[in-house]
Amino acid sequence: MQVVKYMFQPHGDDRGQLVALEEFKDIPFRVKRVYYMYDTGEGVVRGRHAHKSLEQILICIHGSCKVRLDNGKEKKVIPLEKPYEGLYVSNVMWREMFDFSPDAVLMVLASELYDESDYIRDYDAFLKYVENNSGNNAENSAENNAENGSENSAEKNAEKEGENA
Ligand code: T46
Repeated sequence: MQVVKYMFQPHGDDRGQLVALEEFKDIPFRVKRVYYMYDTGEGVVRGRHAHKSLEQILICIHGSCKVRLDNGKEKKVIPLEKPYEGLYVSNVMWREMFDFSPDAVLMVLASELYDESDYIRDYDAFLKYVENNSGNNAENSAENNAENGSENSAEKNAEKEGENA
């Protein structure tokens, strides 16, 4: 499994930093929804589900956390600790977010509106879904987008960003 991490361009000056994200330029999909989580308690694990269609970029804009990605065959743990890095999470990818620092704010840019029917919340059902839909996930196309990067200011750091779970 390749981990696709986007390194966004901070626009810094003597006042501080600013990061701007534009759909199809910095983000590989149309952003239909933004949500964020904060005040996450110690030891809490969020996520524990996959999505049939949804693609997302996770950005820990304050503090830090870790994300475990699992494509049904391989697992990787990716630390998120910089406000200018974004982790791409494809559809058909089990995700768990954990190890939140007390000040962590995890912001998510999503390709679709909220839709409970897109969730796969049972791990065995997820493994079955992977088996039956092997050609139907966006993991590969996002890797290619990030790799080509022609109109994309984002940069791919594959594999070296992850450690095995
Ligand atoms: C994901 C990870 C990274 C809404 O009403 N609208 C929304 O857009 C979202 C995301 C959630 N909710 C409600 C549904 C639940 O009652 O907020 C509550 C908490 O959601 P959930 O338990 O799904 O949160 P996480 O942190 O487990 O997962 C979320 C996203 O749901 C999920 O798509 O990939 O963050």
